[in-house]
Amino acid sequence: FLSQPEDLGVVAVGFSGGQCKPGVDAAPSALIESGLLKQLRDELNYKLHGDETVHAYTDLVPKEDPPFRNMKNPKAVSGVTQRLSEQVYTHAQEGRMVLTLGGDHSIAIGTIAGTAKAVRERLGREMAVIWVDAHADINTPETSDSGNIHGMPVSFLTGLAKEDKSEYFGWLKEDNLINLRKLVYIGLRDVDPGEKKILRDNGIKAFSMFDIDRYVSPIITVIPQSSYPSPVLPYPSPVMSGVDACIPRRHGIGRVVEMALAHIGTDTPIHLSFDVDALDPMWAPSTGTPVRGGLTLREGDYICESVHETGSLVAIDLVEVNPSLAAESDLGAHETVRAGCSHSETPGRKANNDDDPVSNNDDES
Ligand code: 4U7
Ligand code: MN
Ligand code: MN
Ligand code: MN
Repeated sequence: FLSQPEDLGVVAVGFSGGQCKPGVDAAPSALIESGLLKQLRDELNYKLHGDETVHAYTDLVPKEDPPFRNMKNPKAVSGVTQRLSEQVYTHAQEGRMVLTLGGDHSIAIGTIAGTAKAVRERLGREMAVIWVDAHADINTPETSDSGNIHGMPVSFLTGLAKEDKSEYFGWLKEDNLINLRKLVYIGLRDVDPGEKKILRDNGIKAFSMFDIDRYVSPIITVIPQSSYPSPVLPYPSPVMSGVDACIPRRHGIGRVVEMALAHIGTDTPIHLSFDVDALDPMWAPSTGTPVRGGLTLREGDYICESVHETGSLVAIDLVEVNPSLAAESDLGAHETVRAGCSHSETPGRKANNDDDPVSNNDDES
């Protein structure tokens, strides 16, 4: 993969069947109209492959699609993600980094199934996944209260949820799946009880917002400790060393990303799945399931930049932007789309504009 990092496969997925709110299907066009691809091409020197048409996959959405094992729109989501997995696989096999614009987060079933298989075939390696999200999206059909498949992709991708019938995700084979030990979460703050049990029982690595809270402290006693109770996760989170104080004193985003990458291991291909609701609603209000207390825009950018900087990034998903859910004013949608397009000078990538190597993070970006 690393031989041609300048080649980028783009897949635009106007699909919303993994949840119940219309509008998330309009995100790819909104992002593209806002200049996302133009920035990648003109400012960051990527060679884009794949057309800029947005796939709606209407031919794969059946008229009759009753719930199955509590899942809503199961045939549509299964059919669309299967097709998507083939598209993404083809790009990855060509040695391209793959950018998928969603769509709701159910589409990650397709994107990750595609890259996991390509990475196995091309590199003989198991791929890692960094899942940046307010939610864990690891409900099985049975633990899910909502029945919305955008809350289940990780359970299908790790084999925790299984189904034989091909029209209900039975098309997912062993080589499409990822290892639970190569999965890391960043940004969690709204995890269902059933999901907490799954995280705990499987020892899944997760950094909640609590872990990202910045080290604030100063004084004083030095008390070594190895763990700290987390209000979000069902088990203590790691603490590297302990300068103790009575105020929030966690790792900050820098250490969290460092620990996430250390967990994955160096030289491991990485698929980054970025749910825009990981960002605080202040920065990204227009999304189906916003949760307060999230990442700043800068922290979100930082995650993407540092993962890119490893040189191991094989694919990225940007999902759950819903331009029609504009909180408070129409500005909300605009802000959220802008957040999706956000970048500063990407480390390791040379911008076209040699006069200004430091920053191209202007108002339009
Ligand atoms: B998203 C939820 F119950 N856990 O399963 C569910 F809280 O892709 C939300 O992260 C899922 O936006 C959110 O429906 C899915 C709910
Ligand atoms: Mn999600
Ligand atoms: Mn989410
Ligand atoms: Mn959401």
